[in-house]
Order: sequence, then C-alpha cells, then structure tokens
Amino acid sequence: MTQKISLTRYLVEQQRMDGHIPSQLRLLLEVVARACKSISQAVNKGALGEVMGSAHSENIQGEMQKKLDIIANEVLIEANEWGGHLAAMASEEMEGIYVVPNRYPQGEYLLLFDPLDGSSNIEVNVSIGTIFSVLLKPEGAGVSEQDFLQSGAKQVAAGYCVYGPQTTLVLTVGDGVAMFTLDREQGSFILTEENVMIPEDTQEFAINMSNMRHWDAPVKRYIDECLEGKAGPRGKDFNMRWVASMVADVHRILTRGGVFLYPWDKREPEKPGKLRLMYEANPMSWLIEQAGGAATNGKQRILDIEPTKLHERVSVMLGSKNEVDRATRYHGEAA
Ligand code: P6P
Repeated sequence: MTQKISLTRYLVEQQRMDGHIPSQLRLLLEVVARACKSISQAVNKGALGEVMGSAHSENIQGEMQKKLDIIANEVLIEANEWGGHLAAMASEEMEGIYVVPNRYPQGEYLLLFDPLDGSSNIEVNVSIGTIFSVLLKPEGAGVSEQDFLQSGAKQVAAGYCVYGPQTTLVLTVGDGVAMFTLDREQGSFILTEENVMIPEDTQEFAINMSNMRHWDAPVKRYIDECLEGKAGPRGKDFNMRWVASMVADVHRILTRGGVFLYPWDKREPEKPGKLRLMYEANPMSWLIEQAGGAATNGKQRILDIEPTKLHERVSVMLGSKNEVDRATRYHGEAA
C-alpha cells in the first residue's frame, strides 16, 4: 500500500530538500491548513449549526455578509495572530489591514485571504472555498497597507481550500502545485496530487453567460466562436460550466483543464472587473501558471499588475494556456 504523505511531512521534505520553505513559512501554511479544517467543519454543519443565513452586515465591497463569511474570517485571524510568523493580515471581509497585536511576536509574512469565496452558494450546498496569498513584508519598521501593495509575482505561497464533496487544499510555493485531501478520520490533509499540469488546450469554458450583452467585443468574439462549435472557426464543440464559486471553477480547471473568464463589462464601467486582485486573482493566477496555464486581464499577465489599492478589482481570464493566449490576442487585435 502506498504510504500516505501528510501535509506536514510534505512541507518538511520540501523544506529539507531545497530549503524552499523557511520554517516560519512552513508554520504559516500548517496554521492556515488547520484553520481551513475548522472552516470546513463549520461549513459542513449547515442548517444543523448556527452558521447559516445573513450576518445582517455589509463588507467593504458593499456585499451582504453571511454568518459563515464572518466565522471564516475570525477563524483565520485567531489561528494566525499568535504564531509569530505574521506581521499583518488582509481580508475581503475587512476594510483595513489587521496588524498582529503587540501582545504577540511579529513575523516577516503578510497573509491575505478571501475567507469564504462563493458564499452565495452556501444555502444551496454548492462548493465554496477559502483563497489565500502570502507575501513577504518589505524591510523596515512597522507594517502598513502600503506593504501589501506588491504584484502577484512577489507571492511566496498561494492556495485555496475547496469545501465540496471532498475538502481539498491546493498549494504552491513556486515549485509546482500539490493537492491534499482532508482525511476526516485522521484529521489531516493527505497528499493526493502533485506536479499538477493543465492541458494547453480545452473544450470547456466557464463564464456567466447572463452578462453577454454587457461584454466587450473581444470577449464576445471569443465566446461566440466557442458557441459556433465544430462548424465554426474553432472546428470543435465546447462545453460550458459556471459554478459561481471561483474556487470550484479553478479546481475543475486544475483537475481537467478549461478556461475561466470574469471580464470587465459595461454594467459598472468604472470597475476593471468583479474579482479582487490581491486575494482572488493573484493566488489563483500563480497556481494556474505553476500548473502550466496562463492568466491575464486581457491586456497583461495578472501577476505583473502593480496594485494601487488593497481591494482593487481586475478582469480575469485564466486556465488552459492556448485558450487564454487566444482570448488575450483578441483583446490586442481589438485595441
Ligand atoms: P456571479 C463569488 O461571489 C465570486 O466572487 C467568485 O467566486 C465567482 O466566480 C463570481 O463571484 C460569481 O459571480 O456574477 O456569476 O455571481
């Protein structure tokens, strides 16, 4: 029987093999994984726990918060603030950064997260997830929001945990993508995939089709060609999926390929897109690139975008490389 490799053993061996994971980063990743286990247990309680429904509050994005959004945010903060590995945290659910209180030692890492992505799917029992990104705090005393404003290319770790039929943690530290499935009997994440690679081609796209009339011409051209199928310029039929949980859509793409688009559209033209750069697009884009895929905003590589605001939004096209390259090319041709 093949030996089960736990997340802890995987991180220790990665650290021992190529010193890729300093001990403080290993601690950080294990703490985040433990927090995701707690969030998974809360999510799995559903209507049997006191976790469903609205929190009757709004987040910085002006979106109604669910009780589980707040619970997940608190779990991540409480799990991470005392460990001495972090200087501060930032979350979709908090307007400003959360500086580690003086009663705890400060570390050199910055942790950003969307504590529960896709929470509109909670009540309908569809997969949701936690997305996280890790940056190094720039040299210098103290920590400020400005320290978080680094391009996605500067991430030192990124991942997500999808709460679906399985609870699966997906992680990169810049040396490929590994997947760990939660073994509830043992209570530990077990390595189930490593060196994940996305096929360069696909016949599956993910986009919210109800926004079609609001899309820019290059997106409309790309999707129209997919819809024309074998008889059209692509010469092959396409399938469509849209879970409305980025974590679930990205997990499908990492598992079998595909392309995901949440482009800018005319509904709120002043916004570059719906998804957030720092704690949704950047971590997901690094995972996708580490698995051989591509991720752009139609004009440039998402990981090269220099952020100006903590909660800034971005247009996202990511997944199978040849499809993202084509959709990006269409933007260039239209410019
Ligand atoms: P729409 C969830 O709210 C989210 O931020 C992503 O997880 C998801 O891909 C997208 O928004 C869904 O947006 O407009 O289809 O509901």
